[in-house]
Amino acid sequence: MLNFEVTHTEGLARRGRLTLNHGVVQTPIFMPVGTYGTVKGITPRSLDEMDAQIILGNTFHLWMRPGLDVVKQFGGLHRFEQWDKPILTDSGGFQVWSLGEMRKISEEGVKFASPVNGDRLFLTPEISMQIQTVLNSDIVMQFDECTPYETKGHRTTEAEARFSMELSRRWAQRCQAEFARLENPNALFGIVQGGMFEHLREESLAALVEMDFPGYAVGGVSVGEPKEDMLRIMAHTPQRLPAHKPRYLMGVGTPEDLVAGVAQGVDMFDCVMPTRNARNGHLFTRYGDLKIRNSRHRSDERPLDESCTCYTCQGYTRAGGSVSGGFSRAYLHHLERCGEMLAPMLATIHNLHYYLNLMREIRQALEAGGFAAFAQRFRSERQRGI
Ligand code: PRF
Ligand code: ZN
Repeated sequence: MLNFEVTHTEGLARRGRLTLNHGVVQTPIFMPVGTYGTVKGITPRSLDEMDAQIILGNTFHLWMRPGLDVVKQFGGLHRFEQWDKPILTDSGGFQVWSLGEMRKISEEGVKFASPVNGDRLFLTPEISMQIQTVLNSDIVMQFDECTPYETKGHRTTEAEARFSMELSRRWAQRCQAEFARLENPNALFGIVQGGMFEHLREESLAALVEMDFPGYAVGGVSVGEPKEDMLRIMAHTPQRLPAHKPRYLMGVGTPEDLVAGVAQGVDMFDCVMPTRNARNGHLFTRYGDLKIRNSRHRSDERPLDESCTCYTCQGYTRAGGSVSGGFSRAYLHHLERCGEMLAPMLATIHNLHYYLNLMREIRQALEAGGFAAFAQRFRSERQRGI
């Protein structure tokens, strides 16, 4: 089941409400990435408290470990990972891209050696649908081939991008047929491919729209291409997707990319950036990014961002109302230097809060008809520096 309602628009940007089997998602939304059935470094309770509304999981990884028998025993991924709000799972199509030389693609599917134990594995559109049905994810992604921008220094040609896009299109059909056969009660999204070629993207999009998916993703961006190519595709494809269906830009991006994506009509985003960068001491703030390992933070008593309302920056409020105060940059710097587990935990809380709060502010701006002004203020504040 899936219901999507656009409640406000401003230019191409949209504010909407997406209803799925495990709950309602307010869009535009950022979806934290939980590849192995966990958003790294943070509990589901903390995610819930910071108002995460939907998280990702990954077909490929969960198939390897713990394996489908275990997830099946739990009746799906929700109970296994103790997250009862919506889950979107990626199909394995992107991991096929990530495996690079380790794989062999044919019409039927993708053969590869398991990165976990070397076992020979074969992933097909049908198997991806079967796995995602066991996971019981609210949004199932079609199995696709994410067209690379370049391979070993060779830029993907138009002919190669066409071949890849047409393969993904045929796989979309097989996914749709298998999803129906399995009587999966959730929603299957098609993925537009076509590399850096607008006309191929238009062909891909037209074929997928003909197939009438409940939602659409734009894949094959943020795969190593120059920023201007990414912005060109972002300005081309999302606005051509059906207006009454949700649009998901896969694997994007920086805070600036999210604001730019919303301006182009994107409703959903996911990216490892807030969580992965947190583990590398890279923190996002309203006034720009901050590298907590830098010695200039050694004795700085200020929180990461005075205006941030996350636990890391504010501490907690006790019953009765007194507050503990936030963690200082000096303390976070110290934890990082000692390799303490609390460093990535506090950084993850802050970065995810920053991303989720940015999306909340975007939604509020769209409701008030002030998104353009918001975007302008956002860019100038980010450039101010921290
Ligand atoms: N396809 C799939 N997952 C993805 C992508 C894609 O093209 C991308 C591209 N940035 C991220 N994740 N299935
Ligand atoms: Zn914070």
